[in-house]
Amino acid sequence: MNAREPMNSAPARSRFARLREMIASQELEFIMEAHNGLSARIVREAGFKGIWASGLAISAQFGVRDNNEASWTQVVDTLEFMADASDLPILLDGDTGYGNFNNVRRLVRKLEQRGIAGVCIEDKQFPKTNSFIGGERQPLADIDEFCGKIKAGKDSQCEADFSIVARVEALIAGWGMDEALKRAEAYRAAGADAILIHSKLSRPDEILTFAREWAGRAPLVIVPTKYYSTPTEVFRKAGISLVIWANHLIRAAASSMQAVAREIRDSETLVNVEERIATVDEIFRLQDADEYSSAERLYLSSTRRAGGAVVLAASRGRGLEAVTEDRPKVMLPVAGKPLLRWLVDAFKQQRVNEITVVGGYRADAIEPTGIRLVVNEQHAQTGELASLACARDALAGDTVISYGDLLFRHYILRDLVESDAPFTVVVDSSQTQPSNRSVRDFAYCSAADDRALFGQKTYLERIRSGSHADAAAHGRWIGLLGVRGAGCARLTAMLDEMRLQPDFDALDMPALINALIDAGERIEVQYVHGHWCGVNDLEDFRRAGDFAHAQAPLGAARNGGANGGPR
Ligand code: SPV
Ligand code: MG
Repeated sequence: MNAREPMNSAPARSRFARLREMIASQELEFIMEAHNGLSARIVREAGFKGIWASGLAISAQFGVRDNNEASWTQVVDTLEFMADASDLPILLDGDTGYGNFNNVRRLVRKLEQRGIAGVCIEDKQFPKTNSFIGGERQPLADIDEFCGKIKAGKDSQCEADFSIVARVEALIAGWGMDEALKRAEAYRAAGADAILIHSKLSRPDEILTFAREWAGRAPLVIVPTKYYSTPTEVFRKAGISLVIWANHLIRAAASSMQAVAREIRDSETLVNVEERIATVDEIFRLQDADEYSSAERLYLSSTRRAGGAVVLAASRGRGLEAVTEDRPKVMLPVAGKPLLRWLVDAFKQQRVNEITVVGGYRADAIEPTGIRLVVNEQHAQTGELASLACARDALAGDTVISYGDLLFRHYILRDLVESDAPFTVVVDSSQTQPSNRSVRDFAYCSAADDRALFGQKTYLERIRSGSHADAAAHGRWIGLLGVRGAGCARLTAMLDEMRLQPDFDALDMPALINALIDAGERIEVQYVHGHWCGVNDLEDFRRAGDFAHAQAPLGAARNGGANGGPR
């Protein structure tokens, strides 16, 4: 999780300072229990200003008792996840300090190193038991010994604002108000930054009496778990500084896990719970999965030549009406699998795994395995750019934009994916004249495909989307456009600009490429000589079968004829 990110932009003063301010402020402040990274994040998103790392809740999520059964280093490791998941200040429920003064010194140093803003230690003996389990029978610490722990902790902190809260158990243990006040005063004098006065009565009476007698000598912290029905205004009027809502997330988690587990066990189906629990996407969001994806684009792109693909697959296919009544062109079977599957498999082979397919005509018939399907609902009235705009969110990193009706030899895509240019088009120099009227997209380049000059850069000057070409055409754009690095933002900016044009709905991919050229972009040409096949009519469809068979492993091939036919 990238939860060091604060929710609001200006990062704040240190967590140490923020906890100290909450404790010292004249306002009544609140902190909420969390017990792991996920709950810490949830506390932050709920808007709390701080977290109570509850000993009860942390031990419970480990499935052990609140008796120091989890080691203190296991607690500190848990705190590290919590601090990573939320930038809020965390006050640790440090029980008795896990030993004597020396353990407290080491604890304070380790907490500071992990950015934990403060610790609360209680005047009981190690190993402790939760105060609500026979609290009155629990022995209290010797006052002087406990004051020594407080002093040792304060002397060993490096952060000026690290806070030590001293928790007085005298009321719980039945030692009475005077003892509670005496201890609180001793702990204050020993250097405690605040006093936590604990009570297990269902009414706030002894807390309020304590607060009155204490008269503001140091900030007071309370845990109203048992006297929960007390209006919060009462605490405010009593001059309490900080309220700890101590265990409500672990209890909420337990009751919903119990209900869901029972329901699934009894009904032997997920159908009754699916809509009542967090979606898997919500869990991904809480884990900050999106941040990982963008970091991957930033840091992995140079070593992992991959990225995403957008496949334009909205059309039925003119000239193919006889075979596309119940499916779009891309779902036509070619040598045993749909055209689109050939394309998807080719992308996957080059580790281009995020494949967005823009469907339109009979999009319901598109097999969705391994792709993300988006639908251009206006496909009947719009063109390729309108379809591309439906996948705009997929144009965020290195992307190959492809027509959906293509078959090609693997090296063509491999070379395209490995191109470093912001924009690269694949042009077939073996086709400079239309062989029939469905052939289109003739390309005019800065140089012809001079194989002797192999490796020299050639740039695209124009694509004509119609089916006519003149003697100057250098080849045909096969329908593959590679966009890399900064090219992505420039392409989406151009697409956004073109969307404002009144004729946008009629525009095709060549219009976008030409607009980029007009705007001064250099579009590199990757020449090929055959080795691909597009499907624009029944004749192409037949040829595509031959082409695909020729790609099958030797021995499995049916026909020869690996050279591409016309689109
Ligand atoms: C905790 O949350 O672990 C506490 C508060 O210590 S209480 O359980 O109320 O003692
Ligand atoms: Mg506790």
